[in-house]
Amino acid sequence: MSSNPLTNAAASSRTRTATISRTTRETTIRGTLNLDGRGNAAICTGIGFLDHMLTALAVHGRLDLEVSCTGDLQVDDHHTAEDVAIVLGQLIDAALGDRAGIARYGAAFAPLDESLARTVIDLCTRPICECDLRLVREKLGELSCENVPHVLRSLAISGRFTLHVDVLKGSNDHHKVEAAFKSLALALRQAVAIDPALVGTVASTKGVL
Ligand SMILES: [Mn+2]
Repeated sequence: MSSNPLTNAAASSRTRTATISRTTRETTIRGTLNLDGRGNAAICTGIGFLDHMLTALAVHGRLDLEVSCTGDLQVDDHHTAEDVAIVLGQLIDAALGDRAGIARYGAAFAPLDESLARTVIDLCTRPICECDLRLVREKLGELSCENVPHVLRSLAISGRFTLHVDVLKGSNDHHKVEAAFKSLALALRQAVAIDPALVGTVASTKGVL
């Protein structure tokens, strides 16, 4: 667990961008996000496979995303993977602002060769993550496979949304995780999109998200 995080967030509801710096004794992270981007990614977490997945998320989600992290990788990959996910969730939450006008829901499948993944997302403010990734390897590069669901859970909690990610089939763990992040990208892109029918209001029977 991280201790004493110093977090500074700035967001504009008009531009749907956010910049966050977060420092703990375990990691120092800086991130910027534009929800209405073109898929430009500059990711350097120190964990190559995590960079690969966040780049896929940005490219296929049409997010402009910059993340740099200096973490205690001499311990292991846990703090870096967790804290990068926390910051990414905070960026999404900050960039969404009051969440007025967003489609809110997204659901998408993505294949990668033999693997097929599905993500269903609800950008309500209830942080819940259910995922079943069917991973069998111990690591993908320098990312422990046990940290992949942990990244998704940390992302959903700090981003304050409900996230279901399931790998439906596949035999290659690299493909399974990459399909999962691509389906997340496609679902997130749908959910954050501004729905013209909702401008000035929110997609909720409660009247608030
Ligand atoms: Mn790949």
